[in-house]
Amino acid sequence: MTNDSPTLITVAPTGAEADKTAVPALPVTLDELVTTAKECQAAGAAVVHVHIRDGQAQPTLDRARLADTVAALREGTDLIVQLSTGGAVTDSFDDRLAVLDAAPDACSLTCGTVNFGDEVFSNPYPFIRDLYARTKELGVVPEFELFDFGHIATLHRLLAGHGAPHGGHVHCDLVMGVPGGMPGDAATLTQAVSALPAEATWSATGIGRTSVPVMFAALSAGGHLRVGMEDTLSFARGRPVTGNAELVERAATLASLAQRPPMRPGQARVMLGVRERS
Ligand code: KMH
Ligand code: ZN
Repeated sequence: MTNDSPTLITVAPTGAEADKTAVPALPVTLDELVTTAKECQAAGAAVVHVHIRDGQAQPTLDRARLADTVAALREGTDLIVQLSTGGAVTDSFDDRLAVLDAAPDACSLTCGTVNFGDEVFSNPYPFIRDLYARTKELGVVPEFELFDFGHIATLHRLLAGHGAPHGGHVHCDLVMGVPGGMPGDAATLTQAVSALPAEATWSATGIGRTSVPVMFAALSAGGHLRVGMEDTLSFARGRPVTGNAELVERAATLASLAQRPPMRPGQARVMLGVRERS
């Protein structure tokens, strides 16, 4: 990728970990999610990475709710709808595989197990392989989530053994700064990028206080950005995030300053190999 490519901005508005009672601005209902998604599109996002919550604001992979969510986001926005297949650390592999039945445009696909704070986010190779095969059967474009260097080795193994993804293009997200994964700093980002498949494009996500340094590093290295309340709940030291749109606005401002303004959803579809909606 050249360094003058427009910047793909993905917003991850909710996640599976934050608690609505502690973080009232977190979008957890379908209405809140669609409202946030519209605001984030206006601010420069092209992809929405989606985790959903149940009536008690707890993470769920309920199949009907997932399908309703995909429909509502398509109805209300032009964003590429990327469902999380990572879910919460407590979700079963079967439920995580069944996420794809909601027929999103795209999905996350994590390429290995990682310590996740005090928990374990489990992704054994047979599950990765089955999930990858299912993306191909159903025509869903995967984004390869890489929390550590071993995940990059597994991505190479997956592509060598099972070929290119649906859509033909490899796009990765370096998820940096998870306690248990690779650190979120410029030196680590540079090393990780150099280990990616040559043909891949990539985004980077810095968790918590690594959000801003990872954004600057990614922009200068020609990468794309993921931001959102799944990843960061503080806008600055001592100042909670008031909503996802301000995180997207900040990312869009930095991208524009870097002479790489935000990519529109149509441009992102072309880059990622996501088919236009009929
Ligand atoms: N919630 C984490 C355990 C993904 O969305 O694919 C996993 C996660 C990754 O968020
Ligand atoms: Zn996620």
